[in-house]
Amino acid sequence: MIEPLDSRGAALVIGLGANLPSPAGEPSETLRAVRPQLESLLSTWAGDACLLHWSPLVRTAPVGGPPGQPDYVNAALVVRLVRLPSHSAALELLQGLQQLELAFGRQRLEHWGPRSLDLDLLWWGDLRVEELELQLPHPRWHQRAFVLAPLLAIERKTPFPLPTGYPPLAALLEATQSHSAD
Ligand code: PH2
Ligand code: MG
Ligand code: MG
Repeated sequence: MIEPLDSRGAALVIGLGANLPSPAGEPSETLRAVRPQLESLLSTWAGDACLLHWSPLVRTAPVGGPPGQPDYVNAALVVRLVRLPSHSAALELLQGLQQLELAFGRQRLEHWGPRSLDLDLLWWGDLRVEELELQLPHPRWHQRAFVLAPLLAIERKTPFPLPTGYPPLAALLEATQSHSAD
């Protein structure tokens, strides 16, 4: 029997966010415009076939950063792929993501400042990377409702594996809500 790709490849997860206009327009237009470009980057990079699962776009209040910045539009992308997780391949993908950020007007002016496009590699299976430029799994993915809510929307349709050792997404999202009510 041929196993469907969906049930075997590791999951690679990318978080998308924007809260400033880009050359493509307002943040929601930016996230729509980057989608085919990101798909093309991923299909070139992945080599093997890969399956992509997109979340809807979600409007979220800014977390951290300077006061008074505009709301974000966030989304998530789950990629199921046969390519085995590797440090060098992750760095190669990171470079492609950074080039896309630049193409959409990203400027790095202020830590956690507003941005026209942010593409974060959140995890790739259980690959661990501890570098200035890239940490995997992303150290805060599990504490951020703007990451968890889009991921839950995908999971409801198509379950996918989290990195080993994390509680389920619904429990993580609930924990962010009880913290903010403290
Ligand atoms: N990204 C940040 C900091 N704060 N807040 C929201 N709502 N969405 C983001 O994508 C976001 C943020 C740093 O990357
Ligand atoms: Mg980010
Ligand atoms: Mg980033």
